[in-house]
Amino acid sequence: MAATVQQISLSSPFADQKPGTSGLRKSSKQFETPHYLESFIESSLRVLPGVAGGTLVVGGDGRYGNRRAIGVIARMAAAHGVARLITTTGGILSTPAASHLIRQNGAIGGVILSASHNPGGPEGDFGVKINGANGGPTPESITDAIFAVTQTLDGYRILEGTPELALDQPGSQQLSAMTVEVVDGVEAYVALMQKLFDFDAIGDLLRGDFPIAFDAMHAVTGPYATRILEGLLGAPAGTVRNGTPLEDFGGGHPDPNLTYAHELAELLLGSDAYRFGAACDGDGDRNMILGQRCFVNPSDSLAVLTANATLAPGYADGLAGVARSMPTSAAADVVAKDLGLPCYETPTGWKFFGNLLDAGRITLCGEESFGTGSNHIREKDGLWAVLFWLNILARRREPVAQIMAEHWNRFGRHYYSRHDYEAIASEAAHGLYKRVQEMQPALVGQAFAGRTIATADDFAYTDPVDGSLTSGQGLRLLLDDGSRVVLRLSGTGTQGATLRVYLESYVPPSGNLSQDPQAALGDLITAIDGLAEIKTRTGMDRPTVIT
Ligand code: VG1
Ligand code: CO
Repeated sequence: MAATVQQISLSSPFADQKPGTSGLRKSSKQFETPHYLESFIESSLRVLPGVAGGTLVVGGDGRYGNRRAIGVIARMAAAHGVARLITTTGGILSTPAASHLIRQNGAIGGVILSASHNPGGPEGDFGVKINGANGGPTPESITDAIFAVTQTLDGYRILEGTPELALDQPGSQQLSAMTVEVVDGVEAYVALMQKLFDFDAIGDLLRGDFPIAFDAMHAVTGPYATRILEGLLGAPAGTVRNGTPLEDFGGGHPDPNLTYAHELAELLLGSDAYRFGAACDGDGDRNMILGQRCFVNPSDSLAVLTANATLAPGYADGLAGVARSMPTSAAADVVAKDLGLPCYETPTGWKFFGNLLDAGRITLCGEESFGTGSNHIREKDGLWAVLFWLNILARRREPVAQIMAEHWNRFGRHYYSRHDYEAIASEAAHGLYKRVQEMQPALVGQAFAGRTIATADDFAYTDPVDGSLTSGQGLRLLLDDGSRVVLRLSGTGTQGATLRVYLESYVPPSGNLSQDPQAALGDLITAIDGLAEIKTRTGMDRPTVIT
């Protein structure tokens, strides 16, 4: 049959389903229902500027559903007049590498197939993230417009009668009038990293007595890490663990934290076999950094990268500024102040960094949720953070634990922890949240954990570049000694609701810098449980994940 554009009629499957902070993330089963993926892609193609005649990048983290989705998106892109579609061998493309491909090729944007750190497979989750021409997550104006189209959608356009795309090797093929270019998804990204970091110095370090372990968690960073660490930098074979992307991530939860990457954590924290360890998440944008018997919390990691940035060639000229998401600790703020750099506090989610990066106001940014990045792309970047740390270690030649100790001795320490209560009943979560929200005005001036509540608010952000206002971003209790507790409901979970409790307390260089964070934050933990009735209302004795 000749390739023809079909107009499929339907009634929108999206009644009331507002996309979350990172696009559309649902169960694989949901994505397999007829017209579901197609409806979201149709809505996105109608809203994204420049589709007709433009270039689009498509790829994903290799989870179950990846190849099928690439085929559907390609046929829909052709039906919407896209001139050139860039995808990768096997359809494997990390989120940061996708951001780079979009920017490098002057694309109108990209479609990234991933549910990030959520489990994959037929019983797991799938997701679609729409990125714009700057390579970053589309701003709220676009996600809101896509959502609006989904509400009234009555059909979609797709090319039918075409052979399956050949994704196994690089090459070019035609899909009706559209050119499909299959490129090596790793190459361009590797070249970018070589521009930013001193590969000679890192190679010297790794070829010496400096064993490291990298856990790709059977997700997308395997091929990138193997080529960079074992290939270019000379680390021994086996340095990259779980390096083959699997459709179900080997049954694991590709979230690089102490709970889900516990094997790696035990190797680093419970033995002296390795000097450095790191892991990345499903789509490669998150990172966890470990040293020998040392866990680096992501807020501290951003602060250390800021303080040591000029050791890496790509940042040798200094930084324009830094930004962190609101729940991230203020460790980077202290460094920024010391360096005389502007420092911004944004709502959770990478899209808010995009404007600041585009405007040249910041160079580095990060989130407490294991996300760190810079102006080299418009997404957070897991392997970039790993290479940045290795570059610093190669130059300083000190153990990670010593770098942390010296950092705290100079800037003071922000004890920090996040407690997640996952998959709780939606009603219980919203009830708890609303109650605290309503209590907030009366909380100011009240005693809390031996301090006084100075401010109690729901975080709102006015974008300094475009003036847009984003409110309802998390309930803050700011205490008179600079400590704080924040409550937020997750926007990325797919089962019930997830309550996140963020705890932070600052100790100056003269104070006790070597406590266990859970102990240092113990009084805040008890006090917020009492105030918000977390245990009784969630019916959970303890958080599912403690970071
Ligand atoms: C979580 C994190 C947030 C991050 C988001 C996307 O969101 O807390 O910091 O930006 O995931 O990360 P939430 O709403 O569940 O707290 V990823 O790795 O999916 O791109
Ligand atoms: Co991710």
